Amino acid sequence: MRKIMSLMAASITLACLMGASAMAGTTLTYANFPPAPTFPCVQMEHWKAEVEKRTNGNIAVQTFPGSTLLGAKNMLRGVQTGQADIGCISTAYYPGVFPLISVVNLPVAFTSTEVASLVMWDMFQKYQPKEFKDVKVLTMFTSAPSHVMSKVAVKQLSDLKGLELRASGSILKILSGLGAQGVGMPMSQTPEALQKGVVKGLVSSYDVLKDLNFAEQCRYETVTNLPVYPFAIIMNKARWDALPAETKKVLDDLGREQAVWTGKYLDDYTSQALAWAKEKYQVEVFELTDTEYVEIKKQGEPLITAWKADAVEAGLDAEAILAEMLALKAKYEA
Ligand code: 3IO
Repeated sequence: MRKIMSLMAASITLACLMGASAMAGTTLTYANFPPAPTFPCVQMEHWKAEVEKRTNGNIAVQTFPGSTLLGAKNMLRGVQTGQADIGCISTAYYPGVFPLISVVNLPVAFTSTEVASLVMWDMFQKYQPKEFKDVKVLTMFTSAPSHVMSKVAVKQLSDLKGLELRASGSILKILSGLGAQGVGMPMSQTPEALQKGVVKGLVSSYDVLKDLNFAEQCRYETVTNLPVYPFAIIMNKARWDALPAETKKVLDDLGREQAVWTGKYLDDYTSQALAWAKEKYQVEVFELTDTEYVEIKKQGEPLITAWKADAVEAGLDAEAILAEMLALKAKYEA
């Protein structure tokens, strides 16, 4: 009897262990660089919930916002080496690394995040650029069009003279053309730089007025309609390869949907954030004159030429890629 009991106990233990591991399935770690309230982390939590639901809990996603697992600049490498299974990169932080998808960061006057995100996703699907060959791309999206948020009033373009503004990627070059002092750094370092006075403001989308409480310090906003920042959600290649086919299908099916969800969310959220900033901190919003918008556009033109040269250098058909992006933009804007 004793023997039977202990045998039974042993087999129950074994069944439990097996059952537990079968039920728990796979846990994927997902690293993000900005703090939890920001839109890249909001979309991350949405994706996690969708994946856990659609895989009936077979996949669990453990999220790490706020650079707790990987930071803005070691994200790409960290995912490639498996320090995190999944990571969020802002491609503008990696100059020269993404010669094709950086086309989305050019000054082509996107006015909708949903459109920009769809264009980015379609461009990736169409060209399958080799710059992403070492990772699996799960989804892509962009920030909303960028504006100046500043501690000093920028009422006209000439007020930009010598003004230190945080930005990344193509916006840095436009700023220098406009006489401002662009300072390159990831969003995750910007709160401290603003606090310490290293920069007087930043150029990004209005969501951060609320999510990082920048409205408290940056009481002056200037509508500049500068480029969107492109984002890619990447996964470690070996971890992807090891997933069961049905899980891969769930994740692949989510790619485009997630781009649309994030674009819609941010289009809606940036207006809310600006309204909140006006209400809570009485921030002022300045618009420029038509002549000044023409001047901004003019400062953007050399960037397009420079992007083409870099793309050709990287062996890409720059003209065709740019034309395709503009065609997709027109299609989704129609
Ligand atoms: C951004 C980046 C991190 C968190 C919130 C954000 N809102 C807009 C952006 C885009 C940007 O400025 C960047 O550096 O990627």
